[in-house]
Amino acid sequence: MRKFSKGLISLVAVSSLLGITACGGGGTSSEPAGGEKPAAETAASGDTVNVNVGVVSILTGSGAGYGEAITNGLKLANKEITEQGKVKLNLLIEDSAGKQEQALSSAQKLMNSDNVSAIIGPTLSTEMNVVGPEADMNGVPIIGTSTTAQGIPQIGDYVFRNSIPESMAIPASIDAAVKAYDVKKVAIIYGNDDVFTKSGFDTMKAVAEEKGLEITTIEEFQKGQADYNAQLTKIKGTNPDLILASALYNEGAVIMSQARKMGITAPFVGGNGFNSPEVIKIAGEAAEGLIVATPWFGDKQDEKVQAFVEKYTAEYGKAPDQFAAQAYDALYVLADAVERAGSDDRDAIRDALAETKGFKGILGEMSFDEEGDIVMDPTVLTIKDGKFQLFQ
Ligand code: 1QQ
Repeated sequence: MRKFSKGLISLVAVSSLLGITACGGGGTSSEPAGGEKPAAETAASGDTVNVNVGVVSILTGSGAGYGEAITNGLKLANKEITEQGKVKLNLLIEDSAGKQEQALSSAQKLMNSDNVSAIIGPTLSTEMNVVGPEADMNGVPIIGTSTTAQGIPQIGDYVFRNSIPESMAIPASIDAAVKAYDVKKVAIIYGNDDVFTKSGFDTMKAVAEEKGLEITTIEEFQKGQADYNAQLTKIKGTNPDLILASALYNEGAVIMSQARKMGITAPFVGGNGFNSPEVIKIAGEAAEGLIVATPWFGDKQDEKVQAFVEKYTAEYGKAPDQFAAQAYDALYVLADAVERAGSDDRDAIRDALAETKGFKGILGEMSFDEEGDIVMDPTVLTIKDGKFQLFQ
């Protein structure tokens, strides 16, 4: 089924908005991963379809913990897919550094110079908001594996994601927290300069209102902020039963850490940005009790899940997180679509992707709805004894 066609943002508009020219390089060279980099032209060789797949991810700077997990997940999946021999995906990985301009120029290079048939990424919704329209306009299918803000697949017919949106994760975690802690009053804190954190805030506020919870205060912060004393003092003064925080891990972990140092004891609910072991690494004990919802649970007694955890841990010396798992599944979803398309043609791959239904991955069973969004149930987890565990 084709997705409903949405309005397109022109290349000229996006590029001039960002003050850059088309075809600019991303500042890094494509890194072949999990296979040899082929000539720019891809073709079916024998029975195996051979395609270039671009990856735009955060490899350096703030948020590189997300990108490391994502690219590890992709490389592991690609190793297996290559061994299975049904399709050959040549991953060309570009660093976005978490920046809109770099994400866009990286994607332009992949589409225009490397002739990719599809793109995986970018990492942040903030980046996808500029890369998505560009890929859509060029007719290049693009799958976000971690982009969870409202409206991402609605960017266009070629834009998909297999990450559960904030609008699905946050209601589940607030619901569980409210039941467990008899919550009547909540405080909200969110990043006001990021597409994902703003979208998470919108959902948090809407859910709190729907549930008839009193919102004691709404506090804002910016990316890279180091001191949250003003916001947390305000929150502490309103004595909430629960704190809803919409943040990426760098800021989120520091907020939790400073809150506990100030003697704030209310539990925290976070969105997808908190679903990273980086939170535990940065906040340590202060991360205990954080409540999140995610499609990924590494301790699930499921053969596929445990096989992945084992292989990933052996390969990278650490357990996979949500971001690694989502990326791993996304590449399998793409490989499946390429196999069904039977060609490196961008339109054929897009159409095959749109028809993905009941795909069985490590996140469970997954389908795309008619807009290219994921259909899946989240699990509510909490950090206990330095580890994400089921919230009961
Ligand atoms: C987004 C997110 C972040 C947590 C990705 C790392 O969900 O930007 O949409």
